[in-house]
Amino acid sequence: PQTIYLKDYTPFGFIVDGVELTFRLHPTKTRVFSKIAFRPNPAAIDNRFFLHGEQLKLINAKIDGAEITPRAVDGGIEVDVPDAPFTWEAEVEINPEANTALEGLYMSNGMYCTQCEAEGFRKITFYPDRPDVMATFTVRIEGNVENTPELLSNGNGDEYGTDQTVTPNSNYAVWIDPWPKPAYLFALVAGDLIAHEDTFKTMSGKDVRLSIFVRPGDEHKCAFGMEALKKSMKWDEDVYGREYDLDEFNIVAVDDFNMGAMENKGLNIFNSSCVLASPETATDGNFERIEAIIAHEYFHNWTGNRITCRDWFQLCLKEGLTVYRDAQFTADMRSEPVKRIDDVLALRGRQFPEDQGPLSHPVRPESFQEINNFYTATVYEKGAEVIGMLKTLVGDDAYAKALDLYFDRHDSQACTIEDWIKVFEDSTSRDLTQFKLWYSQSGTPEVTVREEFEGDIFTLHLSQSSAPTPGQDTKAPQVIPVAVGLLNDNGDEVLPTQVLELTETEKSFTFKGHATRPIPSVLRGFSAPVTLTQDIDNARRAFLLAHDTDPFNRWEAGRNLARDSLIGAIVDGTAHNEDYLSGLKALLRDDRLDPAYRALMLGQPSQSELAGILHKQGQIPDPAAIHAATESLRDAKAKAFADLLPDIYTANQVTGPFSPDAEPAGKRSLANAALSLLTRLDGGEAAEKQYKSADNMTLQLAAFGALLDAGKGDNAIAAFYDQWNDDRLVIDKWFSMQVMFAKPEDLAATVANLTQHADFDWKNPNRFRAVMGVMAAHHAGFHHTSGTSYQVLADWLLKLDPVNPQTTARMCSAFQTWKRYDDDRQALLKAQLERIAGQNGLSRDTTEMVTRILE
Ligand code: BAL
Ligand code: ZN
Repeated sequence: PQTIYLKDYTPFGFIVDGVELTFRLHPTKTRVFSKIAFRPNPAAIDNRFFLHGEQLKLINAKIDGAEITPRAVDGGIEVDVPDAPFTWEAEVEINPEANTALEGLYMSNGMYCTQCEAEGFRKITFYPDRPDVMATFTVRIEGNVENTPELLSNGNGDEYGTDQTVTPNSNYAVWIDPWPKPAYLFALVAGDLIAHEDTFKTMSGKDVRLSIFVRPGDEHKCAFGMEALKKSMKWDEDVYGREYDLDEFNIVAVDDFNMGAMENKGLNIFNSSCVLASPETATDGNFERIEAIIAHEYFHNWTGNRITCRDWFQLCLKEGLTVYRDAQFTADMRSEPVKRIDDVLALRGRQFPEDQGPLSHPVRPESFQEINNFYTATVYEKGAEVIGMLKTLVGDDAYAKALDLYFDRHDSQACTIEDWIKVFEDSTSRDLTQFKLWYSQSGTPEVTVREEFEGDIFTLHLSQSSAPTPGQDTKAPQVIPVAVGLLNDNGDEVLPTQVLELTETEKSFTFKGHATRPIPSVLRGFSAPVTLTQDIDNARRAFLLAHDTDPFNRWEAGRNLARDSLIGAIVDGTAHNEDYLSGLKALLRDDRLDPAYRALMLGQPSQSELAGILHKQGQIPDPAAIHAATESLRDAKAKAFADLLPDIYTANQVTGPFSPDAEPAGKRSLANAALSLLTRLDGGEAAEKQYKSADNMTLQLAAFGALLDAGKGDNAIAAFYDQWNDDRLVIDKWFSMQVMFAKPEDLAATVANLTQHADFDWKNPNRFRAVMGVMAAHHAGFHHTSGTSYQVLADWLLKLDPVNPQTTARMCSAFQTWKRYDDDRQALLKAQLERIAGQNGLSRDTTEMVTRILE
């Protein structure tokens, strides 16, 4: 496959002045008519007229009304065109029903639907399918009143009617999108859908019609999503001054979807799992995630759509910023410290392993073969961390000013990271040359802290280093904002949070006037995406756990105690740290603390995180020993907190009608965390009771998990299926829970068994991920010495690849940590990777992933 490089960017030779599309829908023979006004681009370097096109049957093509025969070239067609404005027309035929890759126009449960980002539009018609070609679109859709009463596209609905001249029962709709956009934001949906409707009055007084379209039967799962949408619209006005710019905003829920959701202009398409929710079927975690994704897609209207990316290397320009914005929104709607901890857990869980392995790449990659493989935790989550650091460095007011300038200066443009940085430089007069390294250097920097106290001067000596990553053997020092506060022995803050700027390999910072030695709290709020090495003992960590005035670092102190206790147990069989258990117990008793925060405090590093930490320490992780230590720490907690757990459980029961708001959700999360430990003491009695009485999915699923964990889940497995077998999203949970709670030695057999189930619809990405994704995340079971799980996953990836390369390729990342393990496991993992790589006709997507992982 061909490698594409950032350095090779050139602009397209032509400007598009307008696009008119007509879709004559048919499940296997949809006709797409396009009429596009082009003119030569004065900024062009070459004027080759190349249009992307894949899997299209060309019926005819015309230039200025005269029929022509385009030359077929790799990935599209070429035509000789006049050196003056001209009109291109084409008629093509496509087959939505055969499109199982879910990219371009495809069908899901009889509904027509599209996914064009990143390069799916070229499967709809011939077009310069690149984000720097922006144009206004007018779209006419012709369907059938019975099968496709709803005909939707981007922009504002202009006309709807029935037109018997095409076929009996035919209907049509015309949509006009007045805002220039790249083809990746094009969308079309047609089907038998029900709309949940509302309106929003914008800051300038315009009424916007809002609809969430769903399949009949799902109407009762829309209300929460609609409220989330209205909150998002209001928040973007209040915080970023961004007003919505069309007369309507539509969301459609689709069952078969590769991603979570897609920000198409005015017509967001959502994986149904990311928008549909009712108290009976969705957990608190689902509700929070749905609120965040609705906000994310809505916020893209300005950061992504009105200002888009010049090329796909700039993906983080829209994704990093929009993830950052949705995190701010969630922090405002819910709890800021809880959101920060959740985000750091996600970063450590997904981005750190990526950055420490063969798939490590910069936030702005410099080359790719298949862009779909770069919708990664690095681009998204580390991309958002980079925005957060920029805001920390310039300050809140300067950030707000820079963003205003960004929207003013670049509206309706396709931009680069250079444009983004320049806006900050121009509005703050700060030189951000070194800061830009965050976009180009891959890897997780390690910051080391050394303390010194002499006279009344306290000094923090900070240093940074970065291990080599693929293609980057040496690294330059980066600008690392390190937020620090100082405490005295009583736990009072003697210096509130300050941001130290670590710009060199080593730098020292002094704090004068301290009669007694202060206790530093370093990297408050996780002010930079780095690992921190600090030579402090357990007593200091326990002190910070009890007293740190920064909620993130207070949690982090407990986390580090848990980590060290686990590592001790894994490596030398040391007993678990009593200071940790007693410190945690005191904190759990503290009713002044948010229950959601206390629930997070009860958590401990995941098994794969521990494997990563051991690997970084130069040890070979043993998955069975890690699993045993993890279990023993949970047993130790259950025992140490035995007198407290029933009280916590009872005190955090929520009465009255269900609300997914942060407060009751936090109480449920603490009660459920307590239940999970209680189950280790009472053999599942409380879980059984909760399972029977639960009137919402948060309680039901937690009880189900506790029973499965205790090996007492058989009745619940049957009952859960009987209760929910007509609800696709709940049955996804039914599959995942059985995989998640399988004993390590039973995992492969459990999965093999579940794949035989009549409901294992493996072509549906949600169902495939519910089983295979959860299996890959089951550390001890996936890495069981037998190697059977590796083989089961590889078998299924090979089966899915010809059907859906995108979902297959993403899941190959399950193998990215293979070099961490012992020789036997490495050999088993390598054999599976080579088996996948050697498959005839393997997709470009999967080929790129396995090749990079094997390198
Ligand atoms: N643009 C792809 C889906 C998302 O990040 O919103
Ligand atoms: Zn996004």
